[in-house]
Amino acid sequence: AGPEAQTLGIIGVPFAKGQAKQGVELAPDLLRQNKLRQVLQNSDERLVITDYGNLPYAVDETLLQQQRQHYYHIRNYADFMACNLALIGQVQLMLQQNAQFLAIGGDHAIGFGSVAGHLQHTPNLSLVWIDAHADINLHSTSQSGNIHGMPVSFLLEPLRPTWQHASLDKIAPNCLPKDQLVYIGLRDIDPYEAFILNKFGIRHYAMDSIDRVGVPKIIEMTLDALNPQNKIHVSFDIDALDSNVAPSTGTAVRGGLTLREGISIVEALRDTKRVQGMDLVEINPKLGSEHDVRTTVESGLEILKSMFGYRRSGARIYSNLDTGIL
Ligand code: EXY
Ligand code: MN
Ligand code: MN
Ligand code: MN
Repeated sequence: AGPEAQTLGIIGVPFAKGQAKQGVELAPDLLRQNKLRQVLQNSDERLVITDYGNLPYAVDETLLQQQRQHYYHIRNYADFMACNLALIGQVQLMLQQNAQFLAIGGDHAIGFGSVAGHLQHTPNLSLVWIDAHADINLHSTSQSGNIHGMPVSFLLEPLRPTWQHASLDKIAPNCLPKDQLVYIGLRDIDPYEAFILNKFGIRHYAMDSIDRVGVPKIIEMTLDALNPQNKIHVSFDIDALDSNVAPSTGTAVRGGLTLREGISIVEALRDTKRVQGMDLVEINPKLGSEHDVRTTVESGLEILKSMFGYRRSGARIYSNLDTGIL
C-alpha cells in the first residue's frame, strides 16, 4: 500500500436478536456474494480492503444474570451485550489496523457496539444516525422489547444512567455528548422517544424538514452542528430509504428518502474526509420477493459505493488508465 492508500476494515455482524424476524443475519454474506469488495474497490482504486469475516461472540454467566435480574422484560439482553462487547473490541482492532471501518449488520442493535468501539478509539466523535426510527428507547419506554429500538440510549451521555445495571462505565467508558448526534430521515418516532428527543434538544431532521428545506440545507445544518475537529460515525439503517428502493427490511416505513437523497447525504458526509466508521444495517433477505431482495441489496451497495469513494460526476484519479490514447 502506497502513501495514497486508504485502508478499510470490514466486519460482518450477523446479529438478529435485536428484533423478532429471522433473516438479517444473512446480509453480510449476501453483500459479499453480490461483490461488495469489487464494488468498493472499483469506486476508489486506492482503497486497501481487509475483510475480517463475521464476528463471533459468546454469552457468559454474568450477562445472563444481568438479564435475569434486571433486564428480563426486554428481549435477548445477554446476547445483545455479548455481541456488542465483541464488536467494541473488533472496532478498536480495525481502527488500529485501518483508517476506516465498515460494520455490516445484522439488525441495528449492533449500532451500540460499533459506535461504542469507535468512541473508545476516538473519544472526540460525532454521530449521524440515518434511519426512519430514532432507536432511542430505554428499557422502561420500549413497547416492543426489541433492543434494535434502543442502541442510541446506550451511547448518549445523559441516557446512560438509565442502564445502571449494564456496567457501561466499565465496558465503554467514552460516551457521546448529546450535541454531537444528528438524526436524518426519521418518520416513525414513539411518543416517549419524541419526549426524549425534545427534552434533551437532540437534533433530528425528520422527513418533514427534508421536505421543507431539501437535502442540501439538511446537510449544511448537520455539518454546522457537528464539531469540525471530530471524526464522524455514520450509522445507516437501510429503512431510512423509502420502501420502494429498500423493501426487504423488518420495519419498513413508506415516505422515506429516495435513493438519490440517500446518496447525496452520504456523498456530502464523505466529502468532509472525517468519516472514520460506518454501519449498514437491517437488510433482511428473507423478506419480500427475490426482486425486492435484489433491489434492497443494490440500494445498499450504492450507498456504500458513495461512502467509500465513488463519484457520480466521474471525477477520479487516473493512475491506472492508459492516457496515451490521446
Ligand atoms: N420504535 C420501535 C421499537 O422500539 O420497537 C421500532 C424500532 C424499529 C427500529 C429499527 C431499527 O430501526
Ligand atoms: Mn487509527
Ligand atoms: Mn435503526
Ligand atoms: Mn429503522
